[in-house]
Amino acid sequence: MKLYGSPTSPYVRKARVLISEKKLPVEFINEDPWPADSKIPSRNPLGKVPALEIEPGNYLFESPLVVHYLDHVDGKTLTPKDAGGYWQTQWWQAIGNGILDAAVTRVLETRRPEDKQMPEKIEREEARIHRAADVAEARFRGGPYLVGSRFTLADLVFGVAMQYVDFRFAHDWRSKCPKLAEWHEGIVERRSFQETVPPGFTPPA
Ligand SMILES: N[C@@H](CCC(=O)N[C@@H](CS)C(=O)NCC(=O)O)C(=O)O
Repeated sequence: MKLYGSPTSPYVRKARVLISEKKLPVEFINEDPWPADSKIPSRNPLGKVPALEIEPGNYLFESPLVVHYLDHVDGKTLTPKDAGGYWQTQWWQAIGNGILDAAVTRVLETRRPEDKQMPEKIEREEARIHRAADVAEARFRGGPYLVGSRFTLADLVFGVAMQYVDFRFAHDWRSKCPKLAEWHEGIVERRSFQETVPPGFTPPA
């Protein structure tokens, strides 16, 4: 299998962390979706990364589907099987993916020429991130894992999301979210996170 994507994309990073956690035989190929001559649209008609080639010429795209496939491909799922754990893990992935979407939308807006930027759009995305973090903190009971007593896709997706916030929208979320802050410190120490740190990112001291 081959995973196409850029090393700074948090959507791609979710798949890379999972591949590392499970030691799956997937080759990572650095391909940028943005240039006009990018080959990504020939792999994913939506023109976005990640794109996972599961057999020659057969691609999966949209990171939730890519993550779902990789989670099940070896029969060693990181999703709890009991109904409570299963839906809790989905909840954390949904809110993590929403934070990613907000942080990416925000950063793209801030990269437009200054006179074309919409401050209200930036504020709206920031408000989404603040609200989501507060609700997540209120829901979390504390401890090393978000759901149950082992590392799941909840930790993976929400962990990637909060480190992407540190990368692209650095602000002090930790003082308002102390349980998440402590949990996150442990999660980002995992080898899978260390191996996939986006180039140019220095974790906060
Ligand atoms: N919903 C998609 C979002 C993927 C996405 O937006 N990827 C960005 C990189 S961070 C991309 O490829 N952007 C290229 C473009 O929008 O043309 C997913 O979850 O995979």
